[in-house]
Order: sequence, then structure tokens, then C-alpha cells
Amino acid sequence: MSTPVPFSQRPQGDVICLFDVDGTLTPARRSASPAMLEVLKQVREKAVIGFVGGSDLAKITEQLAIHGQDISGDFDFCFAENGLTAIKLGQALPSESFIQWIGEEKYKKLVRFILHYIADMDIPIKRGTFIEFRAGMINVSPIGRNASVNERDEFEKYDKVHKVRAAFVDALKKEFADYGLTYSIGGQISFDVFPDGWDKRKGLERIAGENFREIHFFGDKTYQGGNDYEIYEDPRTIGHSVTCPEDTQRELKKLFNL
Ligand code: M1P
Repeated sequence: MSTPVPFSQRPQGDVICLFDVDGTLTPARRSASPAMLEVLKQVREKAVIGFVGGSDLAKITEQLAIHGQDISGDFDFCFAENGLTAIKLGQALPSESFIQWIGEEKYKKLVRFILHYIADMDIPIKRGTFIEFRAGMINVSPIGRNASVNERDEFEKYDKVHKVRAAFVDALKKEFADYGLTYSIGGQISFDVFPDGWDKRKGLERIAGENFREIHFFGDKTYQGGNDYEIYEDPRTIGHSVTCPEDTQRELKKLFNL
């Protein structure tokens, strides 16, 4: 891994670009294109770059890894699980824990409700791994995280019509109104559940001491209810709402005269 140029020696080292992953740097759950990675490399020669994704680090690594398995050499800041897992210039920053925050008893009640709800759901197909337990959140999928790419695409279409995830989230909000949880439908087949405030603004907290003059955020789910909404709307960021990775590239080329 080559040593990154210090921020102060980059022409716009007081400017940072933070990127959502799915739909912004890559198609959903797929790899970034060589063209996208090349544009990111060029931006990094001028300014500071980081991603702030909802997925865990292993999944984001699969999507963005340029040099084999280690992603931390390719971005100045890596924020997975909305910034709960964080790396700065290859060094891990302290993490926070969802299970410690919620406690085992409340967590068991939540899991019991979720699994019963999924068992009773009548959707076209079900696969496996309906709850994924992560450091800073849980991820809940009615079809299951073992769905293939094709099955994902089909579920996403089905959900656009039948809104089964939205109804599930409503049921959880009602049942656990006093839990202080946020539910975020950020991808194709699932939704994330995490404590109120543990959204992508966690990434902003992580860079608060760096004194960046401009913080640009690029995301595709910037509408209310989308998992980029809070950070996009935050007064600390200059928000860029993009439609796909190619749109992100166009915005970056304009912004940095590439
Ligand atoms: O990054 C957006 C979302 O990506 C995945 O969603 P899905 O599997 O539903 O497409 C998940 O990793 C989810 O946690 C994440 O928010």
C-alpha cells in the first residue's frame, strides 16, 4: 500500500468528498467500474475522499476494493455501517456497539417480533439470513440476505408494488415505539435498524476535528426516508443528489475540472 500524500500537500486538501456506496459509487451491491475508480483516484490527488456506506465493511470492500482485499489504502476515510466502523488513513478508529446500546433483553424481544413477522409474511420466495447482526445496527430482510442477484431484482420490483418493507417498518415502529430506533430502507431487499442519530451523520462526527473548509456529500437516496437524507440535508455538508455512478462521475468532473 503506497503512503498517501498528506492532506496539507494536496491542492484542495481542506476539501473532502464523502460518498454513499450503493447507487452512488456502484450499482446496488455490485462492483465499482474502472471508470469510477479512476475518477476517484484523480479526485484524491486534489482533495480528500471517503465513503460512508450503510453496509458492513466486508461488503463494501467487495464492491470497492482496488488493491485486492484492503480498501483502506484507497480512501482517506472509510465509514461502514453509517460510520460506526471507521478507518482514517489505514488506522481503525474506535467503534460503537448496537448490542451494548440496546441490551440483550430488549434485543431478544425485537428479534422475536421480527422473526414471527417474517414467518407470517406471504411473499413470492424466501431464502435465508433474515436478520444480519452487525456492530452498529441490525439489517432485516424479508426475502433473506442469501437471495441471488436475480432474486434481489425481483424482490425489489415486488416491493415497489406491494410495499412490504414499509408495512414491516410501520409495524415495528408501533410495537417498539419506546425503543428509540430508526428504520432505514437503503437498499433492494432489506432495511437497517439502528439507534436514533446513528445515521450517516456519524461520519460527520468522525471528521469534526479535521476542520475541512468544505464537506461535499454525494448520495442517491437523499429524499426523506432515504438513508442519505440526514447527511445530505445537514448544514455541515454541501449535498449532491445523484442518480447513478455515472452521474457521480459527471458531478466530480465538474467540481474538480477533471
Ligand atoms: O448501502 C445500502 C444498503 O445496502 C444493502 O441493502 P440491500 O441488501 O437491501 O440491497 C445493505 O447492506 C444495507 O444495510 C445498506 O443500507
